[in-house]
Amino acid sequence: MTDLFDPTEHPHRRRNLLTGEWVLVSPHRMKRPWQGQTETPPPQLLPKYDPTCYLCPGNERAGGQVNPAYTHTFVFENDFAALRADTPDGTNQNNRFFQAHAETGICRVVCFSPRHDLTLARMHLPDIRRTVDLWAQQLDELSQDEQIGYVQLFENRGAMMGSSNPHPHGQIWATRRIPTEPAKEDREQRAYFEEEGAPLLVDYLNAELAAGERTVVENSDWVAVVPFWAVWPFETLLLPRRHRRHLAELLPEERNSLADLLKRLLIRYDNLFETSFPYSMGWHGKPATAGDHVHWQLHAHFFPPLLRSATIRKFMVGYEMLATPQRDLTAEQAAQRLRMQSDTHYLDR
Ligand code: H2U
Ligand code: ZN
Repeated sequence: MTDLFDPTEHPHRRRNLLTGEWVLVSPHRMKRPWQGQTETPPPQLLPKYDPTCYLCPGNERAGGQVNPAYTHTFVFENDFAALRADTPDGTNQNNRFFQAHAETGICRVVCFSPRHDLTLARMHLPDIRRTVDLWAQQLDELSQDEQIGYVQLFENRGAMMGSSNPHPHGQIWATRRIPTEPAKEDREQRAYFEEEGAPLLVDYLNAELAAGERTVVENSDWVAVVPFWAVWPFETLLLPRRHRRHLAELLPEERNSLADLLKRLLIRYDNLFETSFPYSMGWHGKPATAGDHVHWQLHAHFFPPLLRSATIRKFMVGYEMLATPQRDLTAEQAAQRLRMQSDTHYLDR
């Protein structure tokens, strides 16, 4: 061992530019080339239509409502919404020990496709584009509500991430206040903009493109990287090349190229362990509160739990819960493994 710090060899901490938090990286534990066996469960064969699915067209949901015979996308108010628009205002925030205040909001479920057996990775580009348009339209609509300060679009994919149903769907939770994670990102992006006069993630992407070693997949408008500060083994950050504060600002051609990039990224994920890759993903963009929020740059996070195979996941326990997140596989190694994957889905070979 030399005395000079070598980040490919020595344990170190990396700073998350978006949250100001730190991750511990222990590359010496993963130095050996990849040899681990990957266990591949047989592909789950789902029907195109499942009469017991509460998201399939024409079926009844828990609340007794019947889904229309939708042919592309479909949105409905969550029958078990975590937030309500009519919650009365109130607070005991003045209490030193028991601080609380009422929160209002709207929760919706979005179906990406009428096909029960598909995922975004296997949908056709025009149908992924429809999902992009739906996200943008919902964001726009909910942002215009004076009661809404932030619109969180997200998808839980796979039972491992708590998804209740394989039918391709996501959720929208729109709240009056800006939630914890976007609030951290707002603070860090604002501080950078005040110092540098440019959006943090626009400059960060240029630095990533110059470095090259964490890029996973790119096209004319979009780039996916394993961020320098990734916590989850195969975490990625999807960024537009140009400054776009939120989804509703995307041009038509940027929506098409987003569909292309999403598909290519998600195919790589599925191919990595030849499984329908579980993840939680979501969009972060400018809040719906007053102001131009010029420091904001739109982006999507993908947080997949898998580490070594279709069945072996990373646990965020012990040290992560009590001290700081830690990883062995470096962001650079993870990016290389994803980059190497084919553009053809393993089920379509
Ligand atoms: P998840 O798969 O990410 O849990 O999302 C499914 C959502 O669908 C969940 O929030 C809602 C649940 O409340 N849901 C309905 O609105 N109606 C139903 O009939 C069942 C599930
Ligand atoms: Zn279904």
